[in-house]
Amino acid sequence: KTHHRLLLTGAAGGLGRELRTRLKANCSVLRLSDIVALETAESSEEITTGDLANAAFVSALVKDVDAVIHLGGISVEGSFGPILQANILGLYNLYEACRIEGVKRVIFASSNHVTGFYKQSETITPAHAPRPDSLYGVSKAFGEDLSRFYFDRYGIETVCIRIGSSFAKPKDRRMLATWLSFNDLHRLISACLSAPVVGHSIVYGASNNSVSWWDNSAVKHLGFVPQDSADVFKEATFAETVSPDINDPTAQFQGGGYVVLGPQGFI
Ligand code: NAI
Ligand code: 15L
Repeated sequence: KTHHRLLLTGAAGGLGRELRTRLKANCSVLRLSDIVALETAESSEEITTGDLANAAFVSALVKDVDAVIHLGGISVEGSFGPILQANILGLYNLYEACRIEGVKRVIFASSNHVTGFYKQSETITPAHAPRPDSLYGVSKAFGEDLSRFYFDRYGIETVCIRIGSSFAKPKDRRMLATWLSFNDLHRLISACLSAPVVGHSIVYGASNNSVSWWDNSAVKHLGFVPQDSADVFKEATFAETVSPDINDPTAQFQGGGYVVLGPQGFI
């Protein structure tokens, strides 16, 4: 175990539920939180319920934790109000609380939608300029910048993981390139927690997929080596889905459907 107490936000969500069991290997005490109620705490767990937009709640949340795995927030495109509260104000509250309480490392669940307007025919690195494909993607870009400021100004280290598509298996042809298995997500978080120095780093979160648009070679200091691959799902995914129209933007851009969603569809 590399840490005494870890905080996992967004613990009731899809990825939070997967990580709740896996992260027990990384720490003695796992503090779990979400805006929705979680199942009863097991031994070595602490549970707190509240809104990331509430500064007092977040301040108490990070007390005595050694590192934060921040998954909490709006995880898809939608109207701006909730994104503003959870992903922008929530992130500010988190970093202010970490500064005041002396928390030195954060793993931030960013998203591939920070760079969703690059083409699927381009290979990009974390050094490419952000090209968010949605208000959701813009909010994640804000989180990446805010965390860089807190590193440059206050020395709080952050790894921003631009997660691709982390689900039990790829749901469409695009996800054959973007898929991140739950075990590889846990491997990546473990690497981010145990690397001696991370500074402020941005890494794409994808498994070892043959088709890839992302080059992580500049972040070898994290020590992440994916073990799974979407390739094993290729045949089944092709059989279950139709060949995309080449003129369809969702088949051209890395962000897939997000590039055409638009917040207006959600109001
Ligand atoms: P999810 O939507 O299932 O989980 C997010 C959790 O955050 C939910 O349980 C929700 O109740 C909580 N939450 C929302 N607003 C909150 C607030 N104001 N205060 C406190 N908690 C709040 O999403 P999922 O798939 O588990 O993703 C986790 C994180 O990873 C998210 O930040 C998402 O943006 C990011 N991510 C996930 C990807 C994936 O493929 N699953 C891809 C890229 C990024
Ligand atoms: C994300 O950022 C979302 O949280 C997730 O639900 C998927 O849409 C994923 O990106 C993706 O790009 O497949």
